[in-house]
Order: sequence, then structure tokens, then C-alpha cells
Amino acid sequence: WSQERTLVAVKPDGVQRRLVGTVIQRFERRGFKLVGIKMLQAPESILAEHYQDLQKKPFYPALISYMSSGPVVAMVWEGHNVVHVSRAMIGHTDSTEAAPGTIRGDFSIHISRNVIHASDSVEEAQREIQLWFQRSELVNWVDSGHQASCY
Ligand code: YYY
Ligand code: MG
Repeated sequence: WSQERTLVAVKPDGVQRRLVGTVIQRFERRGFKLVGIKMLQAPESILAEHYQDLQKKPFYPALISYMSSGPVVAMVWEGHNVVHVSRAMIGHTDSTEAAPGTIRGDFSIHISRNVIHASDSVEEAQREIQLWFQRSELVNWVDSGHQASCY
């Protein structure tokens, strides 16, 4: 059982559409533990670093302007294989390919408004968590242990 962490963010369209609660509920029910959460208007400096690998892509300017169009809700979730499982829960990047039952497959029809971000590797997760959160914003709370799914 690994205690892994990942960065999840409800994007501006997800916040506008009141999907924050739904997203949190899905991650809680899966058994993951919320250890950090905040709403913010993402500064361009964070977005540029967050999407540094995409800077040469044709959709990059539109991506940054979309991600700057309103607040996002950034979260850090912890649990066994959380990076891999979160990617499965959010679904394919292109919402038209995302399976029903995934967050994108249930709530989105277009790649450019795909509701949610989740880190795509353990290394990326560590980088993104450091980018979005101060150490002091993460809470190492102790699980009481009465819910087996949360170990
Ligand atoms: O990790 P993930 O969000 O699933 O996809 P990435 O390939 O990292 O791209 C980040 C982000 O860029 C994607 O969620 C939507 C947007 N995007 C786009 O608007 N058009 C594309 N052709 C590819 C990605
Ligand atoms: Mg990605």
C-alpha cells in the first residue's frame, strides 16, 4: 500500500458548472484522502510552469486563456496508486473519447473544456504539488481507521 499523492484541479468550466462537489465526492467515495484544497485565480506564472511541456503546441494560448478565465479549485489527494487511479477516474483527455463513468465522459463534450486536471505520473505529481501548494498548506491528518477503504 503506497501513500502516494497527486494534484487534481477543477478547471474554470468545472467551477462555473458547480461540479466541485461532484468531483470531491467521487474522490472521497473511491477512498482517497484530501490533504490540501484551495480556490484561486491561477496566475499565469503558475499556468506557464504547469503546462511547460505544451508551450509549443498550437492550442497553448487558448489553453492558458481558458485556464485564466476564472477560478480553479486545486486539491491534493492521497492514497494507494492515486496517480494512476485518478487518471482513470478523469478519463481520456479528449472528452469525445472519454468513457461514460469517467468525469470527463460524464460531464464534458470537448477537449478544450474538459473540466478537470490530474497529474499523469508520480514525478509530475510531485512537481505540480510543489508548484501549486506551500508545504504548510498540506495537512497530514490521521485516519481514524474505521473505513477500510481509506487505508
Ligand atoms: O493531462 P491531460 O489534461 O489529459 O492532457 P494534456 O495532454 O496534458 O493537455 C493538457 C490540456 O490541454 C488538456 O486537458 C486540454 C488541453 N488540450 C487542448 O485543448 N487541445 C489538445 N489538442 C490537447 C490538449
Ligand atoms: Mg497532462
